[in-house]
Amino acid sequence: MMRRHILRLFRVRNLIIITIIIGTIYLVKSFSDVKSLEPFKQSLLGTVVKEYFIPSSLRKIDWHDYKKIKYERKQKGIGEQGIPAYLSKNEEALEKQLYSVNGFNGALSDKIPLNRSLPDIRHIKCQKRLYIESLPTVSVVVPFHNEHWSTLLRTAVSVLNRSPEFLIKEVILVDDASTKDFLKKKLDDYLSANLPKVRVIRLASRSGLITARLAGAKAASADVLLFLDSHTEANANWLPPLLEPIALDHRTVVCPYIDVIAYDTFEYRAQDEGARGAFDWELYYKRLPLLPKDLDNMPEPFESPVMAGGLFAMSRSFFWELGGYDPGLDIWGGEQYELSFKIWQCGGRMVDAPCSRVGHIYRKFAPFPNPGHGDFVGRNYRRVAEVWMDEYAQYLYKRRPNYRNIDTGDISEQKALRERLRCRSFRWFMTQVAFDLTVKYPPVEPNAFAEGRIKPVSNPQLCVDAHHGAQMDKVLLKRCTESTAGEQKFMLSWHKDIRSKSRNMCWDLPESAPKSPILLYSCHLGGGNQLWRYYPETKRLKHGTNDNCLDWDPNTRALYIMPCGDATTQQWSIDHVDYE
Ligand code: UD2
Ligand code: MN
Repeated sequence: MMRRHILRLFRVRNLIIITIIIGTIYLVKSFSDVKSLEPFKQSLLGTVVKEYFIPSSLRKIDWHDYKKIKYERKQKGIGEQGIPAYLSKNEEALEKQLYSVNGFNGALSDKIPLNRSLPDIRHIKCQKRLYIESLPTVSVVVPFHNEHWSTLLRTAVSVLNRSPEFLIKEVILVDDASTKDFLKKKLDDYLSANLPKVRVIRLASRSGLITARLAGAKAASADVLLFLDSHTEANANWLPPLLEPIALDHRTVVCPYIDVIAYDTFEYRAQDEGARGAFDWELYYKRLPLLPKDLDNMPEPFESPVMAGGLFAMSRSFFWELGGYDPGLDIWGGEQYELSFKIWQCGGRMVDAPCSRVGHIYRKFAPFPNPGHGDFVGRNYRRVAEVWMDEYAQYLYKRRPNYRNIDTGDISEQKALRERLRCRSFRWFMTQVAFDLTVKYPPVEPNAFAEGRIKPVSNPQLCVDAHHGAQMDKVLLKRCTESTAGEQKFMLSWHKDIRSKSRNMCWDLPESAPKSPILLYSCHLGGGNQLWRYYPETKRLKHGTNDNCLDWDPNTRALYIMPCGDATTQQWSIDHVDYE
């Protein structure tokens, strides 16, 4: 009787204890997650709760360096605060010369301080965000080939200035056999005198950015590898948002928002409000809209199918678990797809962190001399397609038939790695991760609405002609001929743009005023100023969403838009029309 009593008590007590334990775990967890508790957490009682109940690895703190931020706000001068800057007239010669070797305004960069201030253009909620206290250490790896002096150094200086010192273990600049004298001779001395955490390792011969990043990753010793291009600038509190997701799961790879540093004025501005990375079937990098849930959760990190390539943080151990990059990728291009596919297909995930922002100079043109390795981009793409894209590779080859003949070299190790890691299929990637990619970029393009020559009904001797024109050249009306037939053949594609049949050039209208000419511009698939519609009943070609139609002047033969009306000059015939 007595024993039974004690047993029961024991059971009740057990139950109470278990309830208390579970309750405490639950409370601690919600305490560390719930944002509305922030004021309480900052209070004295909150601090006590935090100190004793939340495991230190999950405790969140404010990582901003307010002293530096305040100092930075006061910086004044050329290029400061990311405001557009200009050189004076007498510096034109130098400006031209440094433009041609860099593809950006190197002379202007030299006038802007290495530690220039940047505008804080983060999402407003980023300023208040806390990140866990125990973040991993970082090796920053920056490949460069003939980078300009001040842009290379500004990359390193911005990293050191805007990061908590103890998190940056080292900055490794990997010189891909630069030929500029100052990079060969002056750089090491400058670094050891001024930036001791930064060192250079050098490749014996020009090998490209993939080999350079691999060399940097091999030399690195911190927990996290953080890759940057050699003409970037890290912005306020950029590091904690990149590191926290990795600290919580070492298979998560994190990309910052990439801002634009204008190649001519060095103005610092946002590229857009954020997007998910993707590609089209020629493997051009493209961007997909954020999902409604991404917008609702802003500025939480959101999943992105493909990285832009140059700027990302990744656990060093996960990088090597995936075998690093395919070392057979040469010089430039395709490595962003290889690593992204590999991350997703082999058990990882990738996110963009809106609160981490890094500026990048998108050059006006690539100034690198061709290393004489043939079509290395095509070869890289084919390697990636053969190893990772399964049956989807055919969509690339359909658009680039010559890729079928490119020799990929030995890819057996890459294939063996995929087997060994039991990576998922590309179909899985396309349906689970990049599930909306094919809506915008269908692997098999629907037929064009109309195609062939476009002629004024009142003068069918004339044809609209793209005359091998370059970007921003006017589209002309010329006598129809067989010899230039390629340039006189257009299609009203299913994207609802009018494009040259032989190349990726579209009819574009920067202006919508009457008599604005039609210009040639790379097709952007975004509708807007490249949106056209043909009405077979009235034979009018209507532009955009305004009520403007293609028109011409029979005297000068100029082509332009005018408000739609009954004029015969607004009637056009197209060889083959397929509107139902
Ligand atoms: C983008 C990526 C870039 C890379 C590339 C595709 C961003 C912002 N940039 O082009 O990182 O993924 O797509 O491969 O996402 N470099 C060398 N050796 C070479 C050529 C380049 O070391 O032979 C360096 C170069 O100095 C730079 C980096 O590699 O630091 C990327 O080259 P880029 O800036 O010309 O590439 P980008 O930004 O046009
Ligand atoms: Mn770059």
